[in-house]
Amino acid sequence: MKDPLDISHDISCALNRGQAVVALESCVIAHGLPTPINVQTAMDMEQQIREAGAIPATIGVIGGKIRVGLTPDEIHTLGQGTSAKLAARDLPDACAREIDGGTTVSATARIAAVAGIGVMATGGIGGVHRASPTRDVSADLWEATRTPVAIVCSGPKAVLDVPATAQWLESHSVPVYGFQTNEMPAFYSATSGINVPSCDTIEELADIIRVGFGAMGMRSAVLVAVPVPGSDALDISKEIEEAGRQADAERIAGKQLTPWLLNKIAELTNGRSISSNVALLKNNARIAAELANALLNDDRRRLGFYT
Ligand code: PSU
Ligand code: MN
Repeated sequence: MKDPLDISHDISCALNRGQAVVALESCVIAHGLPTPINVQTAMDMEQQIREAGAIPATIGVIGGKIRVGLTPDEIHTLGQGTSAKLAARDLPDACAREIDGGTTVSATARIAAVAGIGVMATGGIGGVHRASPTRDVSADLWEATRTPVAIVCSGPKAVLDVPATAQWLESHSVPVYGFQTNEMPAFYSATSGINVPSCDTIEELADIIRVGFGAMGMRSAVLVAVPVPGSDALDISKEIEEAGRQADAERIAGKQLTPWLLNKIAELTNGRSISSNVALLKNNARIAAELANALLNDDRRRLGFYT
């Protein structure tokens, strides 16, 4: 059988040398942002990681190969709006059919864990949708219960039921830490009214992951929730509610729902939501790189987190 996992030469050298590597998802390229802002943002996120002294590994599926470390050409291919949206359960199918696809947080976390990468970045994770007739709960959450990766994000996407998502994470024992905040960020907004423990420094976060996870043998992800940078925060709750109403009226469900809502909110805010989304993605990439660096200042074999 062919090995579907295809780690680029640069990334496998970086991992062998023990350098800090950050995984990036590609569903946001394929379905989360419009072309060409999506491709530019993917490049900018990689640049943020390099500037912080780590190595970016954007993950996606090209012709059925699970690529860890997409080339700029491959990122461009995924950015044309024609590739699939792949959650973790879709990966075997995508490999067998030899298709192209952007990987969601669930798929990216799974691939990162298999490749030996302990930190990934995204914008907002999936979660429990608001009053969805199908009771949609993102596969991102289930994956977070069983995959030991630090996921740097800006909390659950604002289109979701944020309190229900926070409760789900608590009930399923997935830890969430606010980075320099006591409140769970809610994607476009830095606040949600939901309390989370705060970490003031990257070193504190790294200690929690090292000591807590290594010693307790915990196998879940850790969510590192970073608020959108101040000037890019938006109060667009009316537009978000309106998008939700329209999605219900048009019976949008399943894989389509999240991209549809993000696109509708961009339309209703005249693109303001896109600038905010791009800003938080770049900021999260940088924080993830700092965390990956801090985690390396230790004997990796002791962590347990990486095995
Ligand atoms: N963050 C963004 N934009 C996105 C996503 C995250 O800023 O489009 C993607 C991630 O890939 C996440 C997915 O895993 O949305 C969630 O989709 P769903 O709700 O269908 O699980
Ligand atoms: Mn969904």
